[in-house]
Amino acid sequence: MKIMLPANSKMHSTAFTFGVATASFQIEGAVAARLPCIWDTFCATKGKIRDNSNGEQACEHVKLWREDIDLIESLGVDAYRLSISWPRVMQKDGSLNPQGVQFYTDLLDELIRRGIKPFVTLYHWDLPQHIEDNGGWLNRQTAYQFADYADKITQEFGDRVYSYATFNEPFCSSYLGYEIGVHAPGLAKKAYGRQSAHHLLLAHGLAMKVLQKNSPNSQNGIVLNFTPCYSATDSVADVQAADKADQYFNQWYIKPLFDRCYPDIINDFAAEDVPIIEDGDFDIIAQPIDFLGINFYTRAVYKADTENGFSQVDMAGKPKTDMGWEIYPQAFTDLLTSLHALYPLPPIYITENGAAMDDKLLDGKVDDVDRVKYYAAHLNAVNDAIEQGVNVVGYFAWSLMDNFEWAEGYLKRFGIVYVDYANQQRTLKTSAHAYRDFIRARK
Ligand code: IFM
Repeated sequence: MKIMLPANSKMHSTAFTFGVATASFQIEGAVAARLPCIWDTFCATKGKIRDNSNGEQACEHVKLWREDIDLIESLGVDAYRLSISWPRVMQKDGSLNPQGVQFYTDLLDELIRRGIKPFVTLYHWDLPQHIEDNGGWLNRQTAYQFADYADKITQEFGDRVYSYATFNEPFCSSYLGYEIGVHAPGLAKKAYGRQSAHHLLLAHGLAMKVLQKNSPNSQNGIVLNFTPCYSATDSVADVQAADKADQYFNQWYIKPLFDRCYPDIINDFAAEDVPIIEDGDFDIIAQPIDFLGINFYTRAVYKADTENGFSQVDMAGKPKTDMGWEIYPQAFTDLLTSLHALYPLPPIYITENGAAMDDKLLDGKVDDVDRVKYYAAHLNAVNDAIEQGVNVVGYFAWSLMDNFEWAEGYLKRFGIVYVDYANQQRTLKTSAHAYRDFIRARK
């Protein structure tokens, strides 16, 4: 089974970057060698993780990182997107943890030695617990602590890192973590969701200034996730509902970066839900970025709802991944072209795209044809957007290997490499072979 794009696709050019992505908490394990983080605490809280698992072992990447780099190299990718664990590299007193720094130094050096560009995310959800104990992202001070962490790390690694992203998916940290409580730290209040989002964006802006100073030769930016919103019918009420949902879930995180304000839906909020915004915050948030990272998995369909304004419609009978997310690649093209029309975007990297499937290891093989089809359809959707003028310069498959899928624990497998958690054996799935062959054919 092959991944094919039109022969004239710009994605066949070696100027286009292909990579694979992971995140620290989801793969590293070795929790004793770092500070506790909010996900350790969340996992230890009964009923929060579907299989009652945690990050103690994960993919044991801290131990097996050399083998994992062999794996990455074997795929022939140009780049590897990883995240740095804040609680591994920093100590409680705000100084660097030399052991943690050494781990990433070795990893980065080895990637560079093998010609694989490191794309580093500074925050992929593992906030040190002691900072949460002080209010976490509800405390404005956390934004300044993040900028300090970014400062120390970028002084250390500088432009050995090809690209720094300040945050991965601030929507998930704020909405899932502080507004509906299904992610760490598990708080649930609309006002918390909106205030934490503001502080995350503020932290992004503060850190961008630091990155541009300490590592001006790196590509510096932020990674946002989008779930495009469609209306269930053509009725005016449903179309308006979908637009409100889009403002609330998607535009909330991108509009401040370019337009220095939140979407109009903020005017519908009760006074207690409006975040505290200080003078000058939007000027900090709207720092120029070298790239925008976009993560895409699925779309959502909405209808009008008199109580909340909008409610999501279940797309029963439509093709879905193992997460229950509808497979709808056209939404990827629509998303990219609509963002291109709305904002003066810098070059775009697709920093995550992929699918959880119910994989089975049989006779040493995982024949995940549905995942190959997912990748083929979504790469073609990106190609369609490029043909319509969107400047997409890279694509990362989520994920390199199966890993800890947050509230789903180890029950969902997103990897193109299968991980047998009992013995930590890695097996390339059919999708890994297809991705490798597709990348090789390009060169
Ligand atoms: O596994 C996550 C990742 O950490 C962030 N983006 C979405 C992925 C799939 O849920």
